[in-house]
Amino acid sequence: MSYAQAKKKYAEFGADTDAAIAALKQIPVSVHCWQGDDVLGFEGAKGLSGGIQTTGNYPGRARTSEELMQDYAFALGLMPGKKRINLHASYAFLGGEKGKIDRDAYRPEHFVPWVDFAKKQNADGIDFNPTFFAHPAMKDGLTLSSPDEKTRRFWIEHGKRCMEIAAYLGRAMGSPCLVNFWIPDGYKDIPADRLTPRLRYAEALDEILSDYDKEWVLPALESKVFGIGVESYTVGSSEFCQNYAATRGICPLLDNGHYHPTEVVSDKIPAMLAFHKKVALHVSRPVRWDSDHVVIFEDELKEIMKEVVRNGATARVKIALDYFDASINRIFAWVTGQRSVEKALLYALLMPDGKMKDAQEKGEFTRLMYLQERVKTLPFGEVWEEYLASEGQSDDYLEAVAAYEKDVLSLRR
Ligand code: RNT
Ligand code: ZN
Repeated sequence: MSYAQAKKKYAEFGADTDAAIAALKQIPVSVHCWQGDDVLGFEGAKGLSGGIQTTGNYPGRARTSEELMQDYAFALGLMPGKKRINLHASYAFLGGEKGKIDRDAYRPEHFVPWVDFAKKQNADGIDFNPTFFAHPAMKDGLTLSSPDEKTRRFWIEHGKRCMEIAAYLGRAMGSPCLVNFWIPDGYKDIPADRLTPRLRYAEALDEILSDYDKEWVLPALESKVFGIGVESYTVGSSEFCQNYAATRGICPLLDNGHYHPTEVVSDKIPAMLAFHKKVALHVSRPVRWDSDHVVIFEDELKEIMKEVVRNGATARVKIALDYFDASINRIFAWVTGQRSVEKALLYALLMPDGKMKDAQEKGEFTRLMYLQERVKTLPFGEVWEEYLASEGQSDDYLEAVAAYEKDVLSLRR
């Protein structure tokens, strides 16, 4: 079937494929830097901590900042659409200060190479994440909620530095920088006090957010249900983070690996949109737990993007990727996850939303189910290929990845 034929089929349901393709080009997806090096960063970390884990040891991991940038650029080159660069503080370029200064003293200048990189990649902007894990200043696995004043102080200063860095990144790119706060704080076993750590976390966040550049920085708060080694209690739980974000007027961030297995983020998005101007996402793929598998084109991903699109919220929902797979070619993982999100967005943009909402409002649930089922077999592949072609891409990206593996990754020993 040709694109023209597919376009006609969709038109029968009131969907305009050209308009969907044009709309998709306007939606930015924030591409995480951490898929390239198993979340290790440039500070010399040998492993992860804080309840998160990368599994697998596929050869070719980026070991240096140069290698990571090279891989990142190559991966971005295979990703269609509008992209943002998403960084962690642990990816600072410290130069001669490496080992001499710590995360409570990082400055905007340590991120200048990333601004150059982002501009060279024609990125829509840069987003940022303070790094509250894999660091000796965590005490008993705690950061901002620690009862130890010195520990809390260190991490509050880190948060403040990150707000300054984000202001620089936003201004330098001419696009507000979303700064996502996530802390791993929690307890392995049943705590005696579930409130005090949360009060300390709220107070610490209040201090970090007491003064920042409102024009260029958009703070967000990510919740979680549990982590490895912190199974019994998570300080930054869903209720805590939702209430904090709502009362402080910041953006809630939903990671779809951070809820109980039968909860779905697709249903949470419209609930949050009822109260928030902006909602941020970490699009991931949990398999039985928060495993951060590569995002693929599956049902819940489609549902998530449908909620973004049919609520007219493509500018209000800030989409970022969050997965880290070290068991397959990392570049392939990177690209496949981003393409899956693009696919799901395009799929959602092609839904006959008006017709389906009309059926629901009229209580015509037979017609609604007919439409919902009928659209599943429309020729989506042709529209996807047309979109890829318009972006100078094709679906045959495995060959390019394989060639890069042979020429670059396999030489890293
Ligand atoms: C951890 C959170 C967090 C991290 C990244 C690296 O469970 O999802 O977003 O994955 O910041
Ligand atoms: Zn996340």
